[in-house]
Amino acid sequence: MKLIGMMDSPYVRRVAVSLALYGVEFESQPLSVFSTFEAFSQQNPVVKAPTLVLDDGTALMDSTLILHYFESLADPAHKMLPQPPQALAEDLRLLGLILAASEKAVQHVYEHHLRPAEKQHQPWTERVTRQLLAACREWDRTLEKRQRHEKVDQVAISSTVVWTFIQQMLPEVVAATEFPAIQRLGDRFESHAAFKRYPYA
Ligand SMILES: N[C@@H](CCC(=O)N[C@@H](CS)C(=O)NCC(=O)O)C(=O)O
Repeated sequence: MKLIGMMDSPYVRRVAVSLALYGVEFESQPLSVFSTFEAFSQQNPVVKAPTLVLDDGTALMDSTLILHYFESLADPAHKMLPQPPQALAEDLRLLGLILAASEKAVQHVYEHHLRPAEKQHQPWTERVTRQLLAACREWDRTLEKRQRHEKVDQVAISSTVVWTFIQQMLPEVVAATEFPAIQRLGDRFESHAAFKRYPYA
């Protein structure tokens, strides 16, 4: 099994850390969707990271869909989402906020790093920033009230990798001091072995 994509992507990293915790062996192929576009397209012509190529050659895309596959295969002791409907709905709501923050952060980065300065559109940046901060506020508030912090579950993984990405790329847009609950969780889990095995890079 091959996981294609670089660990500077929160989506690739959430898959890598999750697979390590599920106990699934895979080979990491750190191809860039930008600097190695052609090589990436040989593995997946759509050039989306992460791409996970299963042993039978099936190529899966989208971190949430890839994780859905492995969550459904995992035995109860290794599942990373709760089973009771109410707890599941709570975690999916929180993951929605975290993934929205991630998407808005990526859009912000692309707008500033890929577009020439004269083509950047300020109203778009303002809209994306507002959405990003709204998602972070609700994410932080929800974590503050959340009881289940002891386990490395999908909320812990996604929260940690997305927060590290945001703090690496946009620290001036999303001030860490304003989101203490997210920061605390990130500090705690970045020192965990599975996160250290696949560091942000
Ligand atoms: N919803 C997707 C988002 C994946 C995504 O946007 N990945 C970026 C890298 S961080 C990518 O492939 N960018 C290249 C492109 O969209 O053309 C997921 O969860 O996997």
